[in-house]
Amino acid sequence: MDFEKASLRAKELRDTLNYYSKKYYVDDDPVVEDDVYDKLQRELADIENNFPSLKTPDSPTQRVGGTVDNRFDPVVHTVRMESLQDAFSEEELFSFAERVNSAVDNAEFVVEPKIDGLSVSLEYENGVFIRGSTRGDGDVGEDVTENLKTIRAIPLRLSRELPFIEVRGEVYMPHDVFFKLSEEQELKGEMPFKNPRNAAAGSLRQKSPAVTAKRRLSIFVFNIQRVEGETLSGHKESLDFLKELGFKTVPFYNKYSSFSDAVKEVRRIGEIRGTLPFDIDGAVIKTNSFAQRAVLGSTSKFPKWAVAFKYPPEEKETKLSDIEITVGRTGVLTPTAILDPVNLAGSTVGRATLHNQDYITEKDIRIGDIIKVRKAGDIIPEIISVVSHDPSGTPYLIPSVCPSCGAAVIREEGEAAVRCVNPECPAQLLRNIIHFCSRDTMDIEGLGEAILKSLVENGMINNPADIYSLTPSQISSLDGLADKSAENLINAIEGSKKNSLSKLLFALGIRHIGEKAAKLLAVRFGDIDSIINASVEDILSIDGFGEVMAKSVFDFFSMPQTIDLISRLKDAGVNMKTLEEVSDTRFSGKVFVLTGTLPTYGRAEATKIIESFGGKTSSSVSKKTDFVLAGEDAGSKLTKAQSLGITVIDENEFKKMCGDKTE
Ligand code: 0OX
Repeated sequence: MDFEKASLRAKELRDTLNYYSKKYYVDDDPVVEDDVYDKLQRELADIENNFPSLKTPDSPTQRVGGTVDNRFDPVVHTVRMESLQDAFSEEELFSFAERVNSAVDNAEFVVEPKIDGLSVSLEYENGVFIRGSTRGDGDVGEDVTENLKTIRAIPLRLSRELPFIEVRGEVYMPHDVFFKLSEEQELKGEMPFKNPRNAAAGSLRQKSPAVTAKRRLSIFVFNIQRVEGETLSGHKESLDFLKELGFKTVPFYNKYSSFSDAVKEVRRIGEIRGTLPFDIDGAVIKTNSFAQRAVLGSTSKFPKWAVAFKYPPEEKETKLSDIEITVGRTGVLTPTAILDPVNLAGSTVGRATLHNQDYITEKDIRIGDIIKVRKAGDIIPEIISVVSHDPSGTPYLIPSVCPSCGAAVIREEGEAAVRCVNPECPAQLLRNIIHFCSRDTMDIEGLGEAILKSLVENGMINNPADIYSLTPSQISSLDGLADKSAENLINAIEGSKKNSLSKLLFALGIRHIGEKAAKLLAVRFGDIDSIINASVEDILSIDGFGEVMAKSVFDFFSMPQTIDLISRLKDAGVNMKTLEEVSDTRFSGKVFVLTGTLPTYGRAEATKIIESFGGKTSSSVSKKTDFVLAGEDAGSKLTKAQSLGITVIDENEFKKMCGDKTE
């Protein structure tokens, strides 16, 4: 390649890599697989090595990783959080060993899995957790102390009162938690996270610790960054010490005096990686002795005493025997590939999502094809490409009629999905009823998917209101349900009548209306009749509501079926008012004074939120005031509050106090 061509290609690679990097680290929304990124980065590094004058200070090859945005306070890492040099072949591992062995004698190595999560630093003073931060770019990260405190695996107090210790670990989301979260997100009409790593990153960088707490993250600790009050001479010893202090250390680590034994362990980890209940993206080989590490030193980016082996994404060929179409709650037809089962990275894969028609067409996926499937860093299998078509196969088209009800499907402009819009479609009906009864909505314990399916199939329920006319004998007639469970179910159904209006609104499954929007609707209108009578403009005046949401609510409550459903629920005694929402009284007895301009909520909205939590507002500041909620340009009320020593909060703090209730 000549200089001119190399220069153009280097610029192109820099721009592409910077874009991918921003999507990955800042937006938590990766657009390519890691191996694609790694390949491009290597290509750029090669060009820069051949033409050193093309190396720019802002080149992605010069970055340790990550970028920092301004949502959290910055934390300067006194000990740099270095990243690891990658190796993609055993040959590269052996050249690492040669470099180590040419600098030090009789090196011993520790091998541990490389957890695919988010690197954090945890600091303890006199044995007490005082601060936690993300890695950021290695030198400056973000203060996420409050969010980290919600992770149960992080000890808030150590077993020993060391004057100071800073440790490093990887926050991750276990697979079972990730699957559950994805299900819940789908149910709420939210876009699920692409993989557990993004879910962990997104959950840790929440402004509200209450949201992080719900995400059930965990951590593996793998390094001591700095310690006072203890002298350690090697890595294995320091991991044992971390365990003793109460940390959850990397799940397995072993010391080897022979490098080829260390490589054998890397291979073994590769073989079992699919069976682990969390994602790993490689294995790390580290020189054990700290004295030898000091001799080996670091480059500007990596320690020279460690290397990360990246496993190639495992790919297998198999037959796509069928394409299954499921109809979701909102009528979207989702195609799933049914595969002849193959073992991939330790688990059996028999299904893979096909997303939508565009995806199928682009890859020209047909029933009967031999396809290549992969489970790379992601735990969700994906079809990479078609290897060969079945000679008798034809291009696949998602059915033009709904497989459940036979109604014609439509594809709205600008949408990739096709949708069945028949309001009486049985498949949608079942999904809607499942949503209506689930934990975040009407919370009817015992009315799970299986029972609801048989109730719908036996014609006992055709819409959510029918749930309230179920009799004990009807329920007991279902296969395998004991009398006691039937009685519990009737009690749970009865109990759900007292739910808040916001839960009911969320349960109704209005398109584009998730939990938060349902809460805002309930707070603004107070009762269901006011919502039914509201105009699009009335709904649009709610902060946080856009036109699509407002129109969706208006259209939903304009349908005769909705009015009929609401009237049947009302007759059954289901609560339809915000006033009866007494479940959360976090502000009970508290007096708030609002002053200045509140950028997000507006004062009317904030007042309603305070009242919905049992609090009161007053127009003047006195000794009886508990909180002054001060917006922009707050005037004399703020000064008076300060002189009386009353707690002044801004909108962000107010949001935190409301926790997930308004998120
Ligand atoms: C991991 C992991 C990450 C310590 C000094 C250089 C890199 N993701 O599991 N990093 C390291 O090592 C650091 N070890 C690990 N196990």
